[in-house]
Amino acid sequence: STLIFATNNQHKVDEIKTVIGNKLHIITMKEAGIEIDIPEPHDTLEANATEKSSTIHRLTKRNCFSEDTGLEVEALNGEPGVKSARYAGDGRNFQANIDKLLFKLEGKNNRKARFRTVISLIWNKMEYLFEGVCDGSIIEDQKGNQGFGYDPVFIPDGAEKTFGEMSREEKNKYSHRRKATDKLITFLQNQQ
Ligand code: ITT
Ligand code: NA
Repeated sequence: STLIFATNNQHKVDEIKTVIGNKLHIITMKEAGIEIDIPEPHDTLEANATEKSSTIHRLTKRNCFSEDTGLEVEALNGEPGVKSARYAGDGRNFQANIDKLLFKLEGKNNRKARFRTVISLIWNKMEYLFEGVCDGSIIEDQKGNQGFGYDPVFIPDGAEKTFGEMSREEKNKYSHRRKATDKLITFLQNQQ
């Protein structure tokens, strides 16, 4: 059956659709006729993902899922983490966020970081969480303009270029979001 993807971020939709292919049928909030800015007021990815999916479930009574993602930088004690979207302010400006991150990491030797995605699925009124993690590091000068957010400064372990220099398919080989989505797909395939 159809699942609503509760997000306002088109990049997430594009990436997840590439992973899902025709394995599941998902529609966007726009396609479901919903136009709201979903709240994410909590201090964990899990709680925000739950907030987003349950908000859309309350409105539609339909099966749906959301995801919340954060970049967790070791030398910054896990920041920006749950604040990744608004790190440099409410403008949600990708470039300003990157600039702030690189400034905070100036002179630091430890560049280790990870992306973490938490998917919250509401399926037949029950909630299920799926996590995906991608370990990597933050480079000193940004490279590439593909993807979104912090992609131009993040090199996943095992790769030689940033997510910003990768096609969607290439990013999906490594990405947090692809790993969490794989778990969602496996779960739903076992429900039919
Ligand atoms: P929602 O409507 O789904 O909430 P959002 O853009 O607000 O969309 P988040 O709250 O999960 O998403 O914010 C995460 C931020 O982290 C996002 O705005 C990007 O700046 C960054 N981010 C998330 N996934 C990323 C990825 O795969 N690569 C680079 N940056 C990413
Ligand atoms: Na958000």
